[in-house]
Amino acid sequence: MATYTREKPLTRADIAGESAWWCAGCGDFGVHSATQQVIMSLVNDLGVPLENIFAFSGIGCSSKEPEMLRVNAYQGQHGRSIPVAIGLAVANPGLTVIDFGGDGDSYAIGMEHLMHAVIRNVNMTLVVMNNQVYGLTKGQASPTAHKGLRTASTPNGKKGRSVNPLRLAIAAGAAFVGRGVSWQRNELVDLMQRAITTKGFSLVDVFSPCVTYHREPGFRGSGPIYDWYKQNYVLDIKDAWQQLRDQVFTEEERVTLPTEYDPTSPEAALHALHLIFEAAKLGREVTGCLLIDESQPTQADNANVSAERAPALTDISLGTNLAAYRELFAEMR
Ligand SMILES: Cc1ncc(C[n+]2csc(CCOP(=O)(O)OP(=O)(O)O)c2C)c(N)n1
Ligand code: SF4
Ligand SMILES: [Mg+2]
Repeated sequence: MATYTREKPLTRADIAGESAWWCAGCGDFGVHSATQQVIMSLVNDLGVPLENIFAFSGIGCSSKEPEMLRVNAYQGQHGRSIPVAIGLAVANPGLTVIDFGGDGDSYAIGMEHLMHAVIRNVNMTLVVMNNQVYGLTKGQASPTAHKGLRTASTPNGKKGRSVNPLRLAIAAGAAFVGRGVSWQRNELVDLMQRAITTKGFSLVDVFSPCVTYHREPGFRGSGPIYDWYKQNYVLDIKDAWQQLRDQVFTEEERVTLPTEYDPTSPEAALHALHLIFEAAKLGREVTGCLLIDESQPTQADNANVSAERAPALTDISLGTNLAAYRELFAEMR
């Protein structure tokens, strides 16, 4: 692959894949633009070789993302990209592994893979384009669909509670947990970059509206779904920290609290869980950078492999390893 330098940096055109696939106005366009920006920054500013960046996806509208990038990529089955990404992250820890999923892909059929990847602290980043529906299969309710949402599969409104991926990832011990919104590109770029450069499992959930199938009462047409998210649904963690502190902390605790929410503080996981819980009582979902904790070993650390000791790069040829193979086979007799 070409070498990029300060004089000849990687450009958007260099990593542009197939032409746009999504419906006009789909939130996934914002995630795509942010992803390209992040890749350019990784290569041009941090010196990551482009050939070391590997994109994964499953099946869904969101899973088209790697097709629209010209990078090393693998598109697997619905919900099954995570196990393959885990394999790559452990076989070659020198690679930057970014998996793109949908909320159905990652939080329904792929949920068990997600939870085990978090628990094992695999060094990878999962970016989930969360639109509360199964976009590709025409808009059925997904696990993140909010209570009462009317869709093709929930004509009388969704009953029961929805999956909150942030709570699950925090409780399972993720290294990075954050949520962006597709219409704030610069913030999303920052969030994704922090996630990718954090050692361990990183979850970036992104509200990425489906303009074709997600409908809310009082918000007619496709464009206004963005207004619904802004006016009725999201609450930035920084604002939640100011607005909900009375509900979360005692008067005594509030005296010692820092003025700004700090995702790197040792109490961040607990604080984030409390804030998510309180926000939910108001029908709100928390966004922003919730947690960064690099204190736990990754799966590669536990397996004693690294970029320098990558299993994928081990010489296993018969010629150089004949003695070792003979010894192994002798043990099996
Ligand atoms: C094993 C399997 N089960 C079901 C499907 C059908 N299917 C394709 S995409 C999809 C859901 C897509 O929703 P989501 O993951 O939220 O992605 P979006 O299209 O909303 O971006 C389903 C159920 C499939 N392709 N494979
Ligand atoms: S169906 Fe929804 S998620 Fe799929 S491309 Fe269209 S707007 Fe985007
Ligand atoms: Mg979806």
